[in-house]
Amino acid sequence: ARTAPPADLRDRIVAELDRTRRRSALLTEVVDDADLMRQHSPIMSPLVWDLAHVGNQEELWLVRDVGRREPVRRDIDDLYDAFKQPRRDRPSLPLLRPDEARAYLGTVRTKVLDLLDTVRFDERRLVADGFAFGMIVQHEQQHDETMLATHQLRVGPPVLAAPPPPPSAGPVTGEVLVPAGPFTMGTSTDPWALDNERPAHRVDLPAYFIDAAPVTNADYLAFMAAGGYTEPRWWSEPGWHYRCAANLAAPMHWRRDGADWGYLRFGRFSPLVLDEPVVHVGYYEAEAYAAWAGKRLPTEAEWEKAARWDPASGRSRRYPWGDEDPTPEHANLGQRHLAPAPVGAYPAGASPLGVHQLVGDVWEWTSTGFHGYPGFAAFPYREYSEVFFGESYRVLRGGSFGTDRAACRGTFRNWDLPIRRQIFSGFRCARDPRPGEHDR
Ligand code: AVJ
Ligand code: FE
Repeated sequence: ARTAPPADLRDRIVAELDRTRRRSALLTEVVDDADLMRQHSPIMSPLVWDLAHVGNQEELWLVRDVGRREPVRRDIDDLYDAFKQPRRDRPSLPLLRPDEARAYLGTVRTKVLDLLDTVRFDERRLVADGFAFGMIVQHEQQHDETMLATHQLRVGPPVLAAPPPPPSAGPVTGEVLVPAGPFTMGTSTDPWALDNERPAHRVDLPAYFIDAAPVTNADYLAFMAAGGYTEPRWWSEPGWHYRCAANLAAPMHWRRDGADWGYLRFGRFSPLVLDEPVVHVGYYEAEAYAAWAGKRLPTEAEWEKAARWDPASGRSRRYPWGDEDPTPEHANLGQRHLAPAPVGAYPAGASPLGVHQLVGDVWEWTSTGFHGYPGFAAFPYREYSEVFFGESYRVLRGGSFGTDRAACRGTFRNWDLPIRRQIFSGFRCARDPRPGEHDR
């Protein structure tokens, strides 16, 4: 006999699916059909591909697998398989047109809402605690952030608007000493945590310093003014090679404004806000800045200990501020603003040791390659994480202003190639204590 799911879990799933779909709708209704079908950059998909792809994943996982229903459109599976279709080929595929894609998403969603009333949340691991639904919510939110990055690459008059982020409540400078000792990294209990965040395991770290705030535009300008982009000694060998091949001289989307710099942001030009975290830098640039500053990037474990370890209890928490879900007071998430907030804008989101803005604003590059934790098991499919494991990718942590709270927590892991700059990526620095310094 089938039992209805617990009402509160069902309601939360419906609310999250609905909230997420409204974001996808917003991102795809502010431009016309021709714009949706166009490829705005060879490294991005046409927006209409992302849209139908999230519907296709929802069909594959929720309608067919969880619901064991008949396929809606088996004929389009290959078109929307990211592994079968390289990005540069996507605009020339016989894609669903925008109205067809919207109708397809609607049909799939109707079936999902229908099966939600009969699914047994205790029957299979895939559906325990609503995991499959949470995975699909996070998948769509991740594509929404990708679509936001496509909007940032799009040339033309602005179509997105949002209020500016809150001002700084006071300067945040310097470094924080994280004492030596073990902490719990990853999670075995967070119900919607993805496979690469699991399992929880102990990691023992020596003492280290980590910046209290992300590197700002002012900081980054100082690196540029000191010849950062022209001095190979600050760069790794592959980094310098890429810097030269791509002729890098500033973060992506920066534009000269007379003697100064500004940036082009979602179709609007503005002067740099100096105390905002720098965004649209690749790993190699972050690494070069850190070397110039006499520091290094944090490892992934150092980032997570700074974000989760509570010195009072010794426990790892979900977020720097505790276990409560993010509110607008804690962090700049969810595309509420179309920019990172200045350093000091979220004092309520700081960690107990005083590290600010770990969550939200900009994804932060770490020096760690993307690997499975000890005891990793691919779930529910190898193509989410496992096929990317290796040193080719670097892990990014913390989420950006374009990351939804459903796809962001102290354990959440993002990854990308070191050359990538179209994502909302920035960084902070870390360093080892100098002899005697950690005894202060
Ligand atoms: C985790 C952001 C690297 O966008 O490539 C989307 C997420 N996986 N569809 C990506 C993802 C499958 C992934 N990142
Ligand atoms: Fe995807």
